[in-house]
Amino acid sequence: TVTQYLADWRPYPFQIAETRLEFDLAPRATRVRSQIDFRRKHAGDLVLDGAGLKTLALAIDGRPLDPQRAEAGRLVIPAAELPDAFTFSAEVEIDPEANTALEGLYLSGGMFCTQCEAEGFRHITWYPDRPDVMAPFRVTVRSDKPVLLSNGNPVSSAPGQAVWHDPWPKPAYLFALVAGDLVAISDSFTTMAGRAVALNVWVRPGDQDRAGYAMESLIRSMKWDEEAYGREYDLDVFNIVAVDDFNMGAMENKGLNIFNSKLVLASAETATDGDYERIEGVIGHEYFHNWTGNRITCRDWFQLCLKEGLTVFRDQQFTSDMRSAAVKRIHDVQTLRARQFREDAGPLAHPPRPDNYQEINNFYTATVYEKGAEVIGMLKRLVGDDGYRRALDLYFDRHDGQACTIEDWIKVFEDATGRDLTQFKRWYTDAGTPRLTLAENWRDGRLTLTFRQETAPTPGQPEKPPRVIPIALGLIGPNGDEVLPTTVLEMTEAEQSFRFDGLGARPVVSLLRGFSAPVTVAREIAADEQALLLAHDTDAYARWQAGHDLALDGLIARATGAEGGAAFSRAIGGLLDDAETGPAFAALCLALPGEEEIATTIAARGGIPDPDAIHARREALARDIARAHEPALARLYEVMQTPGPYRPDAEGAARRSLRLACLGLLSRLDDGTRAEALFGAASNMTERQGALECLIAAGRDEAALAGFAREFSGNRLVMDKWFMVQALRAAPERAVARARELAGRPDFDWMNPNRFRALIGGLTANHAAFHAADGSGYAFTVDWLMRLDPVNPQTTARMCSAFETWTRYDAGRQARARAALGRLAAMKGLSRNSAEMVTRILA
Ligand code: DPP
Ligand code: ZN
Repeated sequence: TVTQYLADWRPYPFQIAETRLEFDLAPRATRVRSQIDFRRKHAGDLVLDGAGLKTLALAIDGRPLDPQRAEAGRLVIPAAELPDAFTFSAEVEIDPEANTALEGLYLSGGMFCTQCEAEGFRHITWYPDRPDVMAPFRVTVRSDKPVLLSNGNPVSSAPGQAVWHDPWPKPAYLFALVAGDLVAISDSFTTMAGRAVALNVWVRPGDQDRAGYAMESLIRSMKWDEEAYGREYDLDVFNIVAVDDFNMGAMENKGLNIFNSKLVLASAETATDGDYERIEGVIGHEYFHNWTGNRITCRDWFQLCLKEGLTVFRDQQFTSDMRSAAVKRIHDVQTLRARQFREDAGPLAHPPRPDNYQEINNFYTATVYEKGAEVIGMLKRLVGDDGYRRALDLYFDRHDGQACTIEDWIKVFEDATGRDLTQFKRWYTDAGTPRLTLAENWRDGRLTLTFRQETAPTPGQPEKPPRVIPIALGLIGPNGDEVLPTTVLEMTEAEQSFRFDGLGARPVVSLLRGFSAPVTVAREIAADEQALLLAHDTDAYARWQAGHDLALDGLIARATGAEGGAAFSRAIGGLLDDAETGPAFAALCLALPGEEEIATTIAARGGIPDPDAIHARREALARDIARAHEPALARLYEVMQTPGPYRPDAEGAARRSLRLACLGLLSRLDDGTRAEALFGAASNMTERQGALECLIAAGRDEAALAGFAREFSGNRLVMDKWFMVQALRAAPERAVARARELAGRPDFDWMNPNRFRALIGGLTANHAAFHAADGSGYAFTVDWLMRLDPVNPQTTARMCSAFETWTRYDAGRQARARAALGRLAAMKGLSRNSAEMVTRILA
């Protein structure tokens, strides 16, 4: 296994004037002919990447080379054999049907499609498969499929053949090709400069009526990027294609985005509010990549967060503008904590910009994506909205058409604002989540806040110098009035004090407003002070956080044997009284912290989490809350109905989320009676799935599951939900057996990544089931990872992260997890992807 290092990057010796490709598509034997016009820029040999290619012919300027010169993975032509400008040509044969890894050119349901990020293009032909080598592409596709697509603008199209030209230089990872029996829903967009762009969303015949929301989302994205960033689209057409077999969510190939069908297809009957929101967000994300990723790309894969962090940040802004900014922020914080903080606290911790890797596909992580976005949020807070806008304008001006680094990114902020960001850069280079401790001192109208920051060592990084932490805070007086509006403190030292004078009475600190930095907070705060913040804080995130902390403290008190949660339950009373004015917020507050989060918090406080006790006590608190507030919950459950036809907008989604939050609590009292009624009556998938989850948790699911499967057996995406909710929501003592039974069904099409993630991923997210004391959850998961690895290493490796928390549990569980991981590690022929993951997890 070879480790790649950031420090080893060298410029490529050549630039490419044009890349010409010709495809003769056939499932078992596709011919790819390539011609690449190289021009020398620096001294050095011509090095090309290739993987799994049957090389039939190679030539330089038409002079044949021996195809045997290609070794496994590399073709090197010494500088001495090359003029300063030359055309390299190759003819290779590849087998798309055998490509179950879904990297390169493959078949999905009879459709040819591609996935080239990060290093998939080398499975198509010989090429400098690195992001800093950019070229215009001319592509000819020959096939008997009716629809033939590639990047850029169409040049010509006739039955059996289409030619495409992409004038914008791009790296090979943005190449795409699709050939299939597809139909489009079409629309158009006129850019701010008045150019008309033809828009198509391509789906399988019969799916057109579920593609409309994707199209609307695309149009909103194009408009938003013009208004918010001044970025205009730059080709005559924009195509989106939905495919069923896809390792990721979606891919931003230039002018031809390829999407996992679950992020395109939606109707009221088949998709939830959450699905709609994700579709809008991911359509936006991939579209926004056109400028942040494609026009300006990454110099090397260590810089992945340059495009991903920024594009996530932009899609978060987009969703905030389309829906509710407060709700979006709370959702994003929840995701960050659940996925990124967890990663940062374990053996897989790495900085947003890592400096080494074995398999780049293992670094499409929450740290690169979500923390990468948080870091940009902090930058924006530090330089202000105007500074941010100037820096981004400079970034687009200075770097259009280039392959860039995090250093380039930081420099535009320094040049546009005059700030020195040397210390800030640590957020990119250092792993780990800083822990911020607050000590308060109150005396004679003066409040002194002393903060300490500390970051625990992470793999390969024992020392953690202090970082710049923007701490947004406000002060709330004892009567609930805000006595200090949001103020941003800039912490730069390991320990630092800030004073606030002239205060009449001791206020409560509303800390880390808007979640101004990705840190954990440790502070002494009384339950009644948290309740005061929950009732009166002006910052929605801080209000939610106060309630959430109250619940978490109560749950942890219970999980360690004490009574807890009474203060939270009392606070819920006030919240339910005005729930109607902010239903989405009320729903978020009603949701108890998840079992995984409780376990994380116990571990962070030095304890050993007991998954069974956590589950039991969380259930008990939910029952207590339901009992204490039954009339209010029952009333809201009725009031929050959404009459009329389903609309996937934020208002309707907010009402349904509160309704389902009430139902979840009430189901603990009525054994699922209301859920059964709702399941039978609901006309939208949001309420149907919500009701089904309650029925599964209540163990009253047989009829509902059978009816659901009958109704939706022909719809893969809906059946994925059916598999997922059973694994995820089944009571822990039943879940592993249930998952095993489901895995034996003929429709458990495990080679399909969505189906595999639905069932196996669903189980790993069922905390007490996955961490069952007898090790059955670990063993079941590893059995399936071992089965998938030879077929699809990328998806297998990503799912190994289910084990990243294994060392926080008791000795018995640790031994069972280690044994399961040991079996995987010892598997003959284990992929490089999974081998890297298991080695890091066991290190
Ligand atoms: N397709 C993935 C994304 O958009 C990787 N670029 O994030
Ligand atoms: Zn992306």
